[in-house]
Amino acid sequence: MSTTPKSDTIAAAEVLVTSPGRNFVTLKITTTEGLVGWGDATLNGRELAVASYLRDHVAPLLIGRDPARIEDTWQYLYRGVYWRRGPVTMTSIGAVDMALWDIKGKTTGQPVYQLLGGAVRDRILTYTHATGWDLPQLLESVDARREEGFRAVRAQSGVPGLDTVYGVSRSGRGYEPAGRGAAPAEEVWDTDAYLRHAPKVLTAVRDHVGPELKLLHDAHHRLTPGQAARLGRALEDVDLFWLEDVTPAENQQVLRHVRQHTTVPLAIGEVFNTVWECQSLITEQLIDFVRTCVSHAGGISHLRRIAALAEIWQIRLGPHGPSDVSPVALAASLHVGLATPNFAIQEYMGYEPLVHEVFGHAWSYADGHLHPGDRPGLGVEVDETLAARFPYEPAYLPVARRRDGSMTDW
Ligand code: KDG
Ligand code: MG
Repeated sequence: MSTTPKSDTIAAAEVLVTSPGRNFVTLKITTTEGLVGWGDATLNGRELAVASYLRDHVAPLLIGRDPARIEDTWQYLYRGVYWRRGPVTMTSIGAVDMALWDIKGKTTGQPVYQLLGGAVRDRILTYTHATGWDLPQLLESVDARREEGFRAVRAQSGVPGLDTVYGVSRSGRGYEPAGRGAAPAEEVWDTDAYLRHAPKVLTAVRDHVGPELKLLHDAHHRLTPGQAARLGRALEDVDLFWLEDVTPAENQQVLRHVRQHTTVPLAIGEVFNTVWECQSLITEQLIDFVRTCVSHAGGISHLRRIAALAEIWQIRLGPHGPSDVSPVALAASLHVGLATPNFAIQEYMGYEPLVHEVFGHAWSYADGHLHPGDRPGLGVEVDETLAARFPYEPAYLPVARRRDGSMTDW
């Protein structure tokens, strides 16, 4: 039975593209009763493709539909479309799904986590990023994160002999994953140099912080299975919370080899878009944490499905949360996190102050943890007037080439 009055239907679905320091795509769904739901549709470096998918192919289909029928709308946009799956499609469906959950929360006067069964925990453990070009700078960055209260920190460092490393600024300051400009910056990457260096740096970080701080590290998909197995073994004494994205996303069976050689906990999935891409990694227990993001993997409804499959296999969720996942999606992820038993940790890279102004939110950070807040719906309201002052600017993640000029994997 519908929770909204029969007369309430979707009256408008608009796409906002704004760039308050970086690009965000946001879906706004308005009902005939005047309720507004927000969804994040940001796909880093491919923002306008999702904006067009939503504007040109999804918004017209939403008009007149019952906003309460979230699952039916998900099925309609997924099963009803011949060209299913893929990041553009799934990010678009995710935005619609989030916006409809937001509306259902506002209709019922409940925060979304209550509609998902209520809280199973009081707050959500979060990890943030520490970066340093060299070891002293990295330790300083880790200490600064600890002073902010974080109990889990992802540590990334420079590599001797390379001029740039993705995600690590030479100044020691934070980074923005996408650089502005008409084309991606090009970096030179050397996996052998990285493999010689990373275990030494991470061991030194563990020695510095002691046993309790949870340490994480991201290999950004750049290793072969053999290299991944060697790195995992070399890091076993560091006692990582997880080692992330060791090998490229497509060839999942290679993780069997990695698993046979190391017990280092593996986290994968930030570039996956459906439960089907997670299926063998989960059912063969080839990973410990699934990283699918609420915005890129079909929204709240689909992330819950991934969580349900993972729960059976004792695999936990640690969703993606860099600065290119907007505060709307972060809110959605936190509502899922509060209500989902096998949700382990939420990545929280943080945002520039202007982003917090454009996306006013009920979620809050304190003492190494996040909470979605108790406002009805997702608890995020977008300042459209402020957003309109920052039009889209082309921006891309960098690409990396090996020393011989050939492309590496992302
Ligand atoms: O758009 C993806 C990037 O933000 C990427 O750097 C994120 O690897 C990432 C992470 O773990 O946050
Ligand atoms: Mg990552």
